[in-house]
Amino acid sequence: MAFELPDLPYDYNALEPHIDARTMELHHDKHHNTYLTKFQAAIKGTELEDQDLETILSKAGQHGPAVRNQGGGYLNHNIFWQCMSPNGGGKPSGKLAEAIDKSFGSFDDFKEHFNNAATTLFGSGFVWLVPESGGLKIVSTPNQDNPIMDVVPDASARPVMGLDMWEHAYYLKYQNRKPEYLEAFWNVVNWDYAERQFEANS
Ligand code: MN3
Repeated sequence: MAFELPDLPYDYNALEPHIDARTMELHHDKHHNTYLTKFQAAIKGTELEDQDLETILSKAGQHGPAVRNQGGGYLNHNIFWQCMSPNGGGKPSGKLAEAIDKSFGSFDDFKEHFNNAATTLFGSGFVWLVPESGGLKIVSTPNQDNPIMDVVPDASARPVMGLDMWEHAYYLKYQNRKPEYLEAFWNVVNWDYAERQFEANS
C-alpha cells in the first residue's frame, strides 16, 4: 500500500470562526504529515507495507508502539477531517438520530455524555461515537488509539465520528478553554458523514 496524506476536504479557513485557519494548517500539514512519515518509516521493509491500514491497526498490539502511535495518528486524522464540515452543525437525522435517541435518551443527553467524556479525558486522546449492537456508545481512547485496534477494550468497531482532544487541535485559539472548543466542534460536526458511517458499519 502506498500511504498518502489526504487533502483537507475544505480550505484551511473554511471552518472559521469555529476552528481557525492557522490551527487547521499546522494540524494537517505538520501534525498529520508527521504521523504519516513516521508510520511509513516504521513499516518500511516489513510485510506491513503490503497491508491496508485497517488490517495493520486492527492488530496494533502485535506491531509495537511506532505502528500503533504513528499509524493511529495517520488514521485518526484521515477520519477527523471528515468529521467536520463548513456546512456542519445542527443535529443528525435518519437512522443515526433514532439510534442516538435510543442509546442516550435524546440528542441533548448524548451531547452531554460526549462533552463529559471529552472534558474528563486525561492527557491527549480522542472521543468517539461507536456502533454497538444496533445502538451506539461513546468511547475515549488515549494517545492515537482508535476503536478498531485490538488494544482498545470493548471496541473493535469503526467509529461513526470522533473528536481530537489533543491540545494541538485547539490550543492556538482556545488555550485551556475546552468547553469553547467543544461548542466550536458542535457547530461544524459533519452529521452527513456520521450518518453514512453509521449506516455502513452498524
Ligand atoms: Mn490531532
